[in-house]
Amino acid sequence: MSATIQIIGVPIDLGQAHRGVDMGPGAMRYAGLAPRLAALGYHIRDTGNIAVPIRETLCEERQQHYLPAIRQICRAAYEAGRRAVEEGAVPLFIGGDHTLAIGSIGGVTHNAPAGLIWIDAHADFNTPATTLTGNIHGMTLAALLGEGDQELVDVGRPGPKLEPADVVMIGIRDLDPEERTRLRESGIMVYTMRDIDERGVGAVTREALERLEHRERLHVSLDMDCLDPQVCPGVGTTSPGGLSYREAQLLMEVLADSERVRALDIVEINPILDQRNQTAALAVELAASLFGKRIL
Ligand code: EXY
Ligand code: MN
Ligand code: MN
Ligand code: MN
Repeated sequence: MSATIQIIGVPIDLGQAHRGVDMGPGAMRYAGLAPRLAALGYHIRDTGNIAVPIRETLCEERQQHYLPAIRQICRAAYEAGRRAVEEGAVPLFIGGDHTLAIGSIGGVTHNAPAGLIWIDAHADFNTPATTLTGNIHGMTLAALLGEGDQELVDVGRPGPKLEPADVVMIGIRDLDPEERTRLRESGIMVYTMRDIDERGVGAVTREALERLEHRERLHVSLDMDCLDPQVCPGVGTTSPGGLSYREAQLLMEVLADSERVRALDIVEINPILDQRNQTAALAVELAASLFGKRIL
């Protein structure tokens, strides 16, 4: 019996300001996500998209940065992730902006803890007290650790979903001043782009896996803005000096070797800002590498 990967689309664009992230799930499907993973021997179950209200219909939530709707959508993502895991499938959440991870990671850890590999140019570690933009996608990881808006902290089940020791970050290079202070004091292991420049992504990723040795199951949260904008232009919050095409592939290949990955988010693809869907196509190749594609 082959393993099942369940594709869960979450076309949420409410956590940030750029229009177009809601089309990410379609872009990845058009780029051949399901057939690419099926070719590796997986059974693919695409359960479609979680319902997300259109931004223009939520004028009364604008002042709150769409917090009520985000909470609702994350709750649905939580339930979808929880069910997928209970049915023995590997949930693959395709976004949408990074707020969806409040639900996805919560759901995946509903019955048992997991380690989190957070791959991003950003830490998404702001709270309402430290944010400069108010955008909730910049607060996702803080909420998962129990900080910030209680309504986000309590999505799915009350309280934090992760301990700082359960989280490793890779690719970080763009922090807000107070967010940076929070992160330094958090106890989270952070591998910045400088670490990758100096030590290489293979060594960094192997060490990250060792840091999470106390957790057999891993959730990988892949924000496509971790890549350099030259190879990955189709994201809302670009940051120069990111991972090259091969560095990102090697990161996925080393994670795949661990055979511990049980859930994946791919977020922040913005087809409006992309060139010929290349960012979605790259996301599909990275997913294939993470799920065991081999060069030879
Ligand atoms: N730190 C900035 C903010 O809080 O608005 C930018 C956050 C970008 C978040 C992106 C998706 O990872
Ligand atoms: Mn992010
Ligand atoms: Mn990011
Ligand atoms: Mn505001």
